[in-house]
This record gives sequence, C-alpha cells and structure tokens, in this order.
Amino acid sequence: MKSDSPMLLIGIGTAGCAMARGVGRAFGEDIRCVLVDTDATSGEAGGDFVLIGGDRLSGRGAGGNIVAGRLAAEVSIRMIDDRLEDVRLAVIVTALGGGTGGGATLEAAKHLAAHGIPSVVFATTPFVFEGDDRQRNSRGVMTMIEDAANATFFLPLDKLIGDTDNMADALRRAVDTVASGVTLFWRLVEKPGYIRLDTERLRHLLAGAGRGRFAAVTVQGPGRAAEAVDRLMRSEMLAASSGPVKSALCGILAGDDLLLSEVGTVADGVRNAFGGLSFDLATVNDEATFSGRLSVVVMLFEAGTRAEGETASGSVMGSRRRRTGKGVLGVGPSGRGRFKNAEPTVWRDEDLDIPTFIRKNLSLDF
Ligand SMILES: Nc1nc2c(ncn2[C@@H]2O[C@H](COP(=O)(O)OP(=O)(O)OP(=O)(O)O)[C@@H](O)[C@H]2O)c(=O)[nH]1
Ligand SMILES: [Mg+2]
Repeated sequence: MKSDSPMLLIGIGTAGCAMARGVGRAFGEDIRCVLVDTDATSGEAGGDFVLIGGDRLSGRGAGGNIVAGRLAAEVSIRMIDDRLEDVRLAVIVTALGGGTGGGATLEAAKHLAAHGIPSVVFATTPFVFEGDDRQRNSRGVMTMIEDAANATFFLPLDKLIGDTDNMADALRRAVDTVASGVTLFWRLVEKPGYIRLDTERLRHLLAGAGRGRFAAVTVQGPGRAAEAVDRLMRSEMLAASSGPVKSALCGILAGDDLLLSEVGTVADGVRNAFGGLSFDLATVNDEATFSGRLSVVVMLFEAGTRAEGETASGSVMGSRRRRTGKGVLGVGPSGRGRFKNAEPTVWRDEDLDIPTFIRKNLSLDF
C-alpha cells in the first residue's frame, strides 16, 4: 500500500471493495487504499482489508440491512484510524442498494469529517431490475450521505451501463466503468500535468460542493477533442437533473501528442455546454498510459445544493445542515418512476420519506 499520498481511497461494501480494487488495477501502481466490508470474503481478493461488524455479523455481510451496516460502522469504523495519518482528502467508492454500502458509507463520511478529513463519495445506485427494496435502500440514505460528505456523485447504474440483458455482465461492466472513471480522477491529482490539480486545490473545490454529476470519456484519432466534447454533451450522466451548474471541473488526460488547440477545444466546449460560475481546468501528461488517446473527466456541481463555503456536517469547516427552502430538506431530484421529482413529504421540518431510524439517528440492536 502506498502511504505517502494525501488522498486515501476507501472501498465500502462488497461491490465498493470490488470497485476500489478496480481503481487500483487501472491505476497500475500502488494506491493508498483501504477496503471496508462486513463480509469477510471481500478480503480474500487481497488489499488492505478491514472487516467491520465483529461478532454480530460474523463476517457474513449485512444482508441488505442498512441499520446493520450502519451499526457495524458505528462500532468499528475507528479501525481505519491508523490509515488516516496525513490524509487530506478521502475518496469513497461504494454501491448503494445493500446494507453495508449505504449504512457504513454514511458513518464513514461522518467519522472522516470528525477527523477534519473532507470526503468525496462516488456511489452507484441500483439497476431498476434489482427491484424496489434495493431502490428504497438506496434512496433512503442518499440525502444522509450527501449531508455527511463534502461532495457526492450518485451514478445510476441504468444510465452508466445502458440497456443490458445479462445481469452478471452488467454488474461486471459497472465495476469496470466506475473504476475507470475514478482512476482518471485519481490520475488528475497524482500525476504531473501542465495545469496541475493538487490535493489542496481539489480539497478547496470539493469542500462545499454538494451533489455533483460526473462523466469521463476516452477517444482517439483525428478530431478526438471535438468528439470528446460531443460525447460529453450527449452523456446521460451529465444531463441536467435539476438546477443550473454552479461550478465545473474539467480534466484532460493525454500523452505527449496533446495539442494546445485540443485543450482549447475541450475547455471551450465544456464551458459553453455546461456553463457555471466557476470553471477549473487541469491537464495530465502521461505518455505511457494515454499514448494517442485523450481522456476527459468532467465534474459539475449544481447551484443551490449547498451554500457557498458550506461543508459536510461535523466537518472542521462547519456543521450547518443544508436547507434549500422553507423548512424543506434538500433532497434534490431524488426518486424514480412514479416518484421522480416528487416533493418530499415534510412535517415539522422532518422528511417523512426518510426512514424513522435514520431521521432519529437511532441505533437498533440486531
Ligand atoms: N458493480 C457491481 N455491482 C454490484 C455487484 N453486486 C451487487 N452490485 C451492486 O451493488 C449494490 C450493493 O450490493 P452489495 O455491494 O453486494 O451490497 P453491500 O454493500 O455489500 O451490502 P450487504 O451485502 O447487504 O452487506 C447492488 O444493489 C448492486 O447494484 C457486483 O458484482 N458488481
Ligand atoms: Mg455485501
């Protein structure tokens, strides 16, 4: 394990651990990473693994129970503390839908904030074919995770993978797709470039970012810069889901053949397509990895998801809870199917769509 990086990758839950391993594989070098799960089998594929849940779960997983996943982390998340030394930014990858990904991610983000470490969460949300229970599990914790972490990217698997009729194949591709996107993000910070994005700048950018959209494309051949912009503009992952863009971050990763005109094409194209009050650009030059290819990573943050300068609850920078309107919790455009864009059911300043045990912060015995 690489230990001198200021960024720590944390994989949470079974699919989250698989995705974090995928990031490490795609990065091709040692990466500072810890894997956390309630299921002991997640540790069998190698890596720095921390089993949470102790005797209660006996290493058998949380069985889709978010309370169990949350309690497991509440009790044991401090087992990662010796991995937190000098960490300036934590990147969590997880998959919502099960018990550990949702429950433990929430507790991990709160724990990191208590240690003064900002967190950015990349979390997939379940395929529609997985059924209502997993969708509910996922929806129930999204807002909570959003409040606990500094920046969140929820990646709906249906949009990420598109139409598929083979479930196993879809899940495998999901791991690869998320891993390659997060790896590009990782490279932006860890690899040298003409326009550097270092951890401190990223920490500042993400500190009060809130919910964002994330997409990455890789293209090659003539006209690759224009094609990258075109594909990003058509990306379902970046399609507007709610308010206008507050800030945008664009990263360009390429080999030695990157032209200044291509940087201009991508930067102008992304800026014009998505707007935003602030626009940040970073480039990475890595001939060995990108020879002939051009990858572009785009992150968009929506206006109104979090007030300027506001950060995750409990972080060193503040502890206000986010509100978007009169007494309405900022749940954003959550909801699927019939509930898409539905207003939350708010009573006495509480969102009744969020399960009671989560709203009341109850720890249930199991
Ligand atoms: N990419 C990928 N996603 C998976 C896989 N299996 C499940 N998922 C997705 O991940 C979500 C969460 O599943 P798991 O990771 O198995 O759940 P968990 O977080 O380990 O929680 P528990 O098993 O209940 O402790 C599912 O709803 C799926 O959307 C897989 O093999 N690959
Ligand atoms: Mg599991």
